[in-house]
Amino acid sequence: MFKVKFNQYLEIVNDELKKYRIDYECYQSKLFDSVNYSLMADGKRLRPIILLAACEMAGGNIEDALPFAIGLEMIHNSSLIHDDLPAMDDDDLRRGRPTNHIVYGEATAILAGDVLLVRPFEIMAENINNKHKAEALRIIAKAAGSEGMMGGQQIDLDSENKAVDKDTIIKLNQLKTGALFKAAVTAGVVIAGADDKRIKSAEKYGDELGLAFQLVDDLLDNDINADTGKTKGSDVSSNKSTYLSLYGEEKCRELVHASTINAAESLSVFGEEARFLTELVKNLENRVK
Ligand code: GRG
Repeated sequence: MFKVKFNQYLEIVNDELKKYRIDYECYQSKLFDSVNYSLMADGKRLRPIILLAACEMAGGNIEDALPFAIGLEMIHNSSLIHDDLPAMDDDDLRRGRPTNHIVYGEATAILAGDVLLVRPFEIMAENINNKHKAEALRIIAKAAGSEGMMGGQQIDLDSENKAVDKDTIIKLNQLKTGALFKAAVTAGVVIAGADDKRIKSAEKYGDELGLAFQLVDDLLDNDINADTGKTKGSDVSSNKSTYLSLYGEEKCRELVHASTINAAESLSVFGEEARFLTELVKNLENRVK
């Protein structure tokens, strides 16, 4: 049942993303190709799926949430392109394929990342017809910026090649990875017109899911058998401070489990309607990519 529902959401997201392909011939076609290359790649689409499911959980409908789900996935893709650049993590593999700058060159990859950061705001702005959607846009923008994902990336850059304390590692991950997950679930319920109590529950779910997700990410980066589509062991080779370096493998697994339970419990206010998101976080505990 969960898998069927997940695949329905996935299809909705991928079909909608295809509508945003731009590939007519023109002077700047190389930029369109570069954007399409990353956006159409085989991503898990978790953030848009969470946003859509959260909106439905809170009694809203998919049509209202879709432009925001697509916007969020584009912002995520933008961050992946920039994260892989030589000035950042300098990776040459993403989603099982050469990274954007390896294929299109560094300058075009920077522009493609920029396009995927501004296009979402055009799409979301075109679809604002009530105060809930305006608030969703604000939530997503804040989560992407210097008090969210970009801020987390700065802490990450500043933490390379040196010992950093536990609080720094936690803050880094809450912002770099957690912020967009939290925005996904929060924006979803906000679009549905949820009250403060339900918004707080959604935020808690986002925090706990973000933590569990990053813990598993660190474990997978270190697992030679995992098929992540990324270069293995890059955290260690770039001398990064991660949850794995902080806690070790066993403790990481315990924490993943605890956060998974906390995330699921935080949605109790939504009753049966929370079933999909509860199952989702449980499935992510054992993800292999
Ligand atoms: C230009 C928007 C923008 C940001 C600049 C580079 C940067 C600041 C931030 C990097 C943020 C980043 C890449 C965080 C890592 C988050 C993470 C765990 C990504 C992997 O997410 P998955 O596994 O990827 O959901 P797929 O490929 O499935 O979509």
